[in-house]
Amino acid sequence: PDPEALDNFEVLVIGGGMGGLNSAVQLKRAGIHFHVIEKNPDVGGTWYENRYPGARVDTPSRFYLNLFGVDFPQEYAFGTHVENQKYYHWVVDEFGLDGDITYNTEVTSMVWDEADSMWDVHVKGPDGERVLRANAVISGVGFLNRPNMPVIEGMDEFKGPSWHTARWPDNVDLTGKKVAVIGTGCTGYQLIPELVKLAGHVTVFQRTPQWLMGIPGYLSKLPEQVLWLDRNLPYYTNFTRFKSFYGTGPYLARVFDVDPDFDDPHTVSPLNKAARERSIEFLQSKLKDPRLVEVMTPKHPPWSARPVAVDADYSILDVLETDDVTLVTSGINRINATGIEDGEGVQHDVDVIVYATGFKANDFLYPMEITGRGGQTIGELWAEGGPRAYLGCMIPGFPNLWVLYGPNTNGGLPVSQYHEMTMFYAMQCMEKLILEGKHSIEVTADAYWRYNKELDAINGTKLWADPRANNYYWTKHGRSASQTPYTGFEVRNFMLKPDYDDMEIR
Ligand code: NA7
Repeated sequence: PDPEALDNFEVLVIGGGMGGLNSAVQLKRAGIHFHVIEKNPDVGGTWYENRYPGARVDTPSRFYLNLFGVDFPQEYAFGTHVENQKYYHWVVDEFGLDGDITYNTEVTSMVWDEADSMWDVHVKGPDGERVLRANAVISGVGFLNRPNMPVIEGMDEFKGPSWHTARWPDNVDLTGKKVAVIGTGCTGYQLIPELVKLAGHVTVFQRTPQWLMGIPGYLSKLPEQVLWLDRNLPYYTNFTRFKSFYGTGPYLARVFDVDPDFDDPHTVSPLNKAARERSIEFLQSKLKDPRLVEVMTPKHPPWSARPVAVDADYSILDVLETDDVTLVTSGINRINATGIEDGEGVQHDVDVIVYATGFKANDFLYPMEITGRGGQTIGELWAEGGPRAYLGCMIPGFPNLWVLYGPNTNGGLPVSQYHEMTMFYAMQCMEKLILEGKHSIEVTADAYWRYNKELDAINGTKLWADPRANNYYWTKHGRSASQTPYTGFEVRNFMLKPDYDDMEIR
């Protein structure tokens, strides 16, 4: 390449979480100048923020960690938030990234400078606001990052402390305390059995039960033999990463499909029915009271919302029938000074309220304001139908911008691999600009709509379009903004090489 073209090319990466760090490693290896802007005082993103008791990944760490992470001495099959943070610190040290990251600084808005083909990136840090300039921007702000706080009558009247699970306070002592947990998605179910060990009593407010998958060894360390193989057998770690994905990949490719010829009141395919039966057997094996089994049995088909991975031997089901836990399923009338009044008017006095109420999953790139060509904002482009992107990463009118794990990427590939593929893709586009002396690359509106129309049509045939499901997989626009209808194999194929016929390069 023209050394000057390469030397003058600057990339700004938003976020030092798992996506942003992966980008940093790849850019560094390619010799492209970059800088990472991170809003927190540390790397890790979601794993810096989610440190509630019991927080850990719910896909196997083997394929959650990166391809370049094989030398990290991984201990758990499903990494705890502590182990995940250790991994991100290891990445920073291993690849010498510390000097490339500005902490405690948040990107508030971005404006495309038409004349210079540059992004003006407005940031807010300890020294106030300033504007950074970059030729290209990689957004690694994450998909489940901005906490969703519910609006419940009286919640401000509560006299005790309360917090969202992603804002768990340091050094909090819950000994003997009565704690309410509102929300029973992956987070709530993961938290409750650990919270029981710390608090005096836990009252769970469950609006919708979720399907539980009992995984043997979910909470355990990897066996010593596996750790030995990791250390001593070349390529073993990456082989198990490959094997675990290609083992589950074909199952996942089919489990989201609705079989139009299948007639069953609860499920959408034979595979789906088998998943339901397995989960009900798990409930029955754990709970003595058949009424409780009924209460814990979801009405929606399995996989039409995120199923919850739990340990086969110790989970919410092992504490639900103890005196330590009260399950409330009648809803919430209001919150008051001393606790929560349930849907039947019964008062539950508590010392602490924990909101396990999830994230603003469909507000992609929120709360940044991004203004592209001709002064159009992403909010305006997405006003109709909600967030969309081309291949989950490019948006027409927003040149030289790639979104990691953007709209319609959830479901097909493990998130780490999606990050790797998107970055691999984005770097080919950047390489083209640098080698050909061009300034901007963007997807055409035609290609964006062609891709999205096909995507919406296929998504409409998937399990998440099922009317019985009500969760972040489906939006008020009558489509999914988060889920990909494509399998991991398909995603890999169409992201291996950009199709420049779908792009406008200037
Ligand atoms: P989720 O899966 O979005 O779950 C949020 C939970 O909070 C869910 O049970 C909701 O009930 C409940 N919720 C939300 N608002 C309210 C109000 N107003 N009242 C009562 N209950 C409420 O978030 P998680 O953090 O558990 O999981 C996020 C991801 O982390 C997950 O997908 C995995 O990938 C890992 P609802 O179901 O809406 O009735």
